Amino acid sequence: MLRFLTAGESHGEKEIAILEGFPAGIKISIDFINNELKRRQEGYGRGPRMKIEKDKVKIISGIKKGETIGSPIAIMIDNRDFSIEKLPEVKNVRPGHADLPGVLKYGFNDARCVLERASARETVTRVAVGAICKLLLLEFNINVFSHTIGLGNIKVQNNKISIADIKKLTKNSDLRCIDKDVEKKMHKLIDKTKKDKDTLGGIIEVISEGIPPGLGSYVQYDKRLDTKLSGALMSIPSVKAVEIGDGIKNALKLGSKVHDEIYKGVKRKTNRAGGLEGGVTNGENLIIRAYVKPISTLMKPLDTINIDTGEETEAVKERSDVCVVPSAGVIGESMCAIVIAESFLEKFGGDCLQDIKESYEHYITRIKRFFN
Ligand code: EPS
Repeated sequence: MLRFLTAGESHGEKEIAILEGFPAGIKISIDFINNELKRRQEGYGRGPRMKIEKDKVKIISGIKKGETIGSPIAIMIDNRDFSIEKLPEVKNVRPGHADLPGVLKYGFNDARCVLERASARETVTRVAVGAICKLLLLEFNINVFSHTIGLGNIKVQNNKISIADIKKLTKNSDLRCIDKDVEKKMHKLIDKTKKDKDTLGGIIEVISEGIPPGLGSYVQYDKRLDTKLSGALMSIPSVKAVEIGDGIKNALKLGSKVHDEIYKGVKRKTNRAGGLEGGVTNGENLIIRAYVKPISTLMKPLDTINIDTGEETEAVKERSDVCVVPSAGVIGESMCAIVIAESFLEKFGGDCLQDIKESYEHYITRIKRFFN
């Protein structure tokens, strides 16, 4: 079973992860991982912290001569802003953040004990783990990429989107939006929102290409790939809703306008299901959208209480971002890559790449007759 755990506080010494169950024989490119970390840091609208951090991964176990050896892979990323002991206590808890529920849950009199771990800084390690999983998936020509389809009140028209254009975005665009005119409007909106001391959310879409049919399962609720993917995306801080394929639109349509008819050679003319039927991949691209709320640290603070006095006051103003939507796209790719890698290993098993390739090829040969 592939699994991982992370540790680290936002202004602690390091961010840590251990990835277990990863097979032997996969070449690990540190440059590839670092480039993924850079992509997560780059979006327009990020705050001053991103100018301080220069995220670079250090792998301290699980690899020999640049290849995985089947043992747990331990990774570390330094926090340049290692200041946890010096930072002020937080008494005026921010609505929308974990501050208040965390204080109540653990009995703290300082919400910093909560926010240091609740911070989205932790996602840096998920992107490193996701990059390692992407390297496994690339061995099977599975590509996971993403783009921004909405920001604030601005939406990208769906009919203008081509897979080839989205793939090019991995080479960068600071809002990860394929429509350059729309992206300009998004820039302006972020600038205005920053001036107004407010924050912005949006929608990202993650597309996974080259997925074989048969990943996931319909036999138990928790084995459905929909369950795993939506949970993985919902676990990203600020993500408040997840949609698979055209799930939201489909709910209000007739069945005859929703399902993707099947033609000879297992061809589909539509992919409204987003590549999943019955919790199992059907061979089409996996399409998943995540809806990101505007982040909860506002420079124009909202009403709250002081946790010492219980009196009404204004929430603390912490240094923060205006918009994290493009970063959420990269984190979304990572979470999808991790879930797909886990399901892939469940289906094709094996302790080393050679065994997995043999099992994969055997399966592809078995199902080939349907696909002519
Ligand atoms: C975050 C607040 C900001 C963000 C941080 C997430 O950090 P700081 O409080 O140090 O200014 O920059 O994101 C990251 C550090 C990161 O690497 O993404 C929060 O409260 O969640």
